[in-house]
Amino acid sequence: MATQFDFAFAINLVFYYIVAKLPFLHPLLPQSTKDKLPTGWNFHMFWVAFSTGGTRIYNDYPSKMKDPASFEPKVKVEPSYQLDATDIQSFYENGYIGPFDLMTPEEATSLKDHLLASVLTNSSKMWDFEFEEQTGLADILFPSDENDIEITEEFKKSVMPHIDKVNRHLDDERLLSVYRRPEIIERCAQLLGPDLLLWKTDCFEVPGHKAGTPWHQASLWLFHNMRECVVNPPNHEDLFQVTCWIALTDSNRERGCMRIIPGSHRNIYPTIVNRNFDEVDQIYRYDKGELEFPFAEAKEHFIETKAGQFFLFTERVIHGSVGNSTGEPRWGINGRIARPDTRFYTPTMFEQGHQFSYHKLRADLKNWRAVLLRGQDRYHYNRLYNGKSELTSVSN
Ligand SMILES: O=C(O)CCC(=O)C(=O)O
Ligand SMILES: [Fe+2]
Repeated sequence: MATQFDFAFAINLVFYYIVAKLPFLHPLLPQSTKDKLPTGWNFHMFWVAFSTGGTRIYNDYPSKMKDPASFEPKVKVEPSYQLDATDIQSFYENGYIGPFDLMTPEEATSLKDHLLASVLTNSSKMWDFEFEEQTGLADILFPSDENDIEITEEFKKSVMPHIDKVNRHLDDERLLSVYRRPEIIERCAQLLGPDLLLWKTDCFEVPGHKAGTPWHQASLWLFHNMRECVVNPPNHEDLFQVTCWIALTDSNRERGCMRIIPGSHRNIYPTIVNRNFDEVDQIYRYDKGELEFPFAEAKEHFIETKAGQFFLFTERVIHGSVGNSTGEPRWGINGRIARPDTRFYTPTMFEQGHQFSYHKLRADLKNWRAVLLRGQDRYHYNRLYNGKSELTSVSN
């Protein structure tokens, strides 16, 4: 892949990195400058971006993942949901575990029909947001963003379906109840501990005859705004979160099944960015950059599931889905389940609005809540969901 070292970028980055480390200056700066400060970056991230002239950028905070002191389950559960130390060790080796049964194929189909007919057809009231031309630090990091993609009706139309699929558990009790099922939470508790929060959900379609989701990984969700991590656990080398992925249709090698690269979760890899402006097309977005990982030598695992089955994985593992060669769409939903000693979003994000640079929008987080799925929240770091009626802009 062509790349091209960019001197102007390297000089700019030194300036913003230094200013980011001088917090007493920040209140004096205009919002547009604040939005460019890599306040959540460590020196390694800066050095990789600077020394490669912007051709290698960390989309997420680089960290290793450690094994726990013991692979014994963290809680005792009913025998039907029980994992043993070998299962948990294999989760740590591969980055995922499952599939497991959750619902019948008929229930999965009915949930999918409900989502398609009654949830995804309405715009989400969860996110109060405004589109923005400037996307902060991402404008500097990713060349085509400097080309000022205009916020046209067509651009908005391409973004809205993505927004409307996120966090619908907060305005649909039926969807939320799925993530509360013991098949899921009893297994998550054995990996994470007795207390569990759900902080984000999403729905994923791989339409018939379309490509699947490209390879990607995440640890602390830096990629939303590229500046500050959304997810802040006490120790980022521990397992503090897992993703539960639920198949609402059959999902197999022909029909868009998930695939992962076992073991790749041990590290976070930088993205290869093409800084040759002539070669970058107008809508090149950084989530499409390829990870700098030796894919040719890797052996992927395909995770085939029947409608109604689920599996658990760490989002750190490099994952994606295969293309769908059938005429029928493949649908899956996911939930990010974490320990309550993890903080979600930062005070700055709550105060200044949360920038999703790749969608060119800034969202007000007033309706965001974490949902307590199991046990208790002794930390009170996150606002908890107490029912739909308390959410300010959700109308019935
Ligand atoms: O369903 C897919 O194709 C992708 C899902 C995914 O990336 C995730 O659940 O994190
Ligand atoms: Fe993912």
